[in-house]
Amino acid sequence: MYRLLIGLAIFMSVTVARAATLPSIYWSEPSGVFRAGIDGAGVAPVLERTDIGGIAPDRAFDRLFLTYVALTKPPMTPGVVASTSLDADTLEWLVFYVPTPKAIALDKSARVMAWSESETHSISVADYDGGNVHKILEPTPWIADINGLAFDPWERKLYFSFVNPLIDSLRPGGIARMNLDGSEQETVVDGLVAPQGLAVDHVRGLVYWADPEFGAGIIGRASLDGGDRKDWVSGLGSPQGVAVDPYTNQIYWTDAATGKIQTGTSFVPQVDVVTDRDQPNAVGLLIQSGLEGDTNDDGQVDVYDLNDVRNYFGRDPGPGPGDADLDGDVDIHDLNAVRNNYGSRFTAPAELNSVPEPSSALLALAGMLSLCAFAWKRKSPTLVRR
Ligand SMILES: [Ca+2]
Ligand SMILES: [Ca+2]
Repeated sequence: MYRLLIGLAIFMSVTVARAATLPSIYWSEPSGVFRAGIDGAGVAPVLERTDIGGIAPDRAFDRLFLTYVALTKPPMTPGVVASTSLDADTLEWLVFYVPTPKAIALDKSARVMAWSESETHSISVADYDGGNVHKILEPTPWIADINGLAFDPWERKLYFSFVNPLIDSLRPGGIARMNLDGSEQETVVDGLVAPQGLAVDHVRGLVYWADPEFGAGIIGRASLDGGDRKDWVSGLGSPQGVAVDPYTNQIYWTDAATGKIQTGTSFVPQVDVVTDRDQPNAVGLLIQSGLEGDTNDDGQVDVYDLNDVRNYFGRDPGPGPGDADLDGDVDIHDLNAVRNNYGSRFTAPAELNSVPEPSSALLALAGMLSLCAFAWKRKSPTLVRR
């Protein structure tokens, strides 16, 4: 009985600790990876490493994936693709001798990671355990500086930002996409200056990018085929990473020049979340879709969720795959959650479906700003538009 109580106490403390960390923002700085609550509270270090390229948290798998340069050995700078606990430094190397890895993105249903390499200007993929490594974008003369990667789990496309060294222009950058096997490569956005981080809102069919431009950086946005493109936020210092929570329609970005992490919605496009940081760069979100039966947070209930429940049925309680109802275990209730909702997809609430622009939102929202203000304790809302 005593042992049972101890076990129960440990289980409950784990559950409470997990609940407190969701949702969270993770970001990289020159000294390591940090995290904070989605409102910026509780900033804490996760791991100390230098030369971090990209980060990508996976809530359901309970790991943070990252790339960094582990050994400097000219002329090659061998890096690693690694993962660590979401809460502490329990680093595990997954792929070794990667020449200067940069961005990383995850296919959270098939559990595949994709990363770009700065030295070879290529993109590779591997399974979450580091197996089955292969290149899906070979070096080509017209692609360099692949600084951003984002995966669309509904259309199953990998987006990447790049610069075309063959274009003699001040705007040689673009965004392209392809399948995870490297096929059907196409450019969707061009005419960018130096695109960095990317994020996909698969619920609304939008791609966001950070572009420092010439010292007056922007967060740009377009539909997934490149249409309806605009500078969504402008007048930033040096925006680097961008991340989107498609289930709340909240966009986050880092600004290395101002040391800030900021957030925006359709209505309040630029609000400080975390300030006084040292050159924040890559950013990722720890979020869940809230859709019943969606074990892996991709916003749909399908065979991947069913397989997770089957494969992890009865596993030890705690964070990990297959927990469809988020109560810390994998049992018959999780199986029923998947079965009852099989084939369903997350749909954005009606008020979030239309995405008004900051300027057109101004008039409509002049009266609502005071309403919003109390919800954002630290903000002084600033509308920025070119
Ligand atoms: Ca799912
Ligand atoms: Ca469960």
